[in-house]
Amino acid sequence: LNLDLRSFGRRRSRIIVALDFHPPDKDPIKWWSHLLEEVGDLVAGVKIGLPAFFKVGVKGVSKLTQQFGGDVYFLADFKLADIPVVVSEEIRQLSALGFNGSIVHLFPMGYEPVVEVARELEHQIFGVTYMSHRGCRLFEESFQTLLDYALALGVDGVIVGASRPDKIREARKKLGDTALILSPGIGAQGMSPGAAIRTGADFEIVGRAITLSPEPRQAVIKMAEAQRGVER
Ligand code: O7M
Repeated sequence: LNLDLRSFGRRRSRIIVALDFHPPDKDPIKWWSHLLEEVGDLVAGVKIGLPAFFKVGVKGVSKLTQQFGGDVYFLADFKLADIPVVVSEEIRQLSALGFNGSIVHLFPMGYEPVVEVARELEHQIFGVTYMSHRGCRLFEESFQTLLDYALALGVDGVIVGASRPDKIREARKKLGDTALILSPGIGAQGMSPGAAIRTGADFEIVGRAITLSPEPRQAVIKMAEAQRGVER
């Protein structure tokens, strides 16, 4: 069993679905479970963070990883940013919960021991280098530094918001094929499916456009088609 995100993407679309929201009239765990049954064979991965954790707890999350682990890639998005020894422990716990990879912030730096722990666990690490919201000025100022650090650290991938195609291009140029680029901001935040792939991203992270859709499978099929249309 290959637990590498790249290999999951090769088999399916380049969509990672973010489970933050659920329709207000649905039970979150039932809805997300149903959602993964509907689209699990079409997406590369699923991203879970604090919104889902607060709604369904550790038990709910482990129910999902147990039911769908191995079929979809489970990406933990807690944007970890603590001292390295604590982040390493968080990675151990997330790995034990069934996650295949974790997102960390890179600005604390000094994360070489974190990457080492992750490697031992065969757990992938993705670093945030540019966000998708307006006004993320420190990311604008520090983008090159964060990219250089991501490269030096040897992360498996970086996050670059889809709202800045120029930043995705820059990241691809600097990283070459050494790291994946995951890009959120497609759908609810205004960018079109395929837009980030076109400029060099490997995966598009999509939340509400799928999780709040009355027909999630149709929504994913349409997005996957748009992605294939611009495949590099
Ligand atoms: O498609 P949406 O807007 O409903 O959801 C987007 C998801 O991507 C949501 O889970 C955010 O936490 C995440 N995200 C961003 O929207 N912008 C960023 O800059 C970074 C992320 C992210 O995934 O960081 C790891």
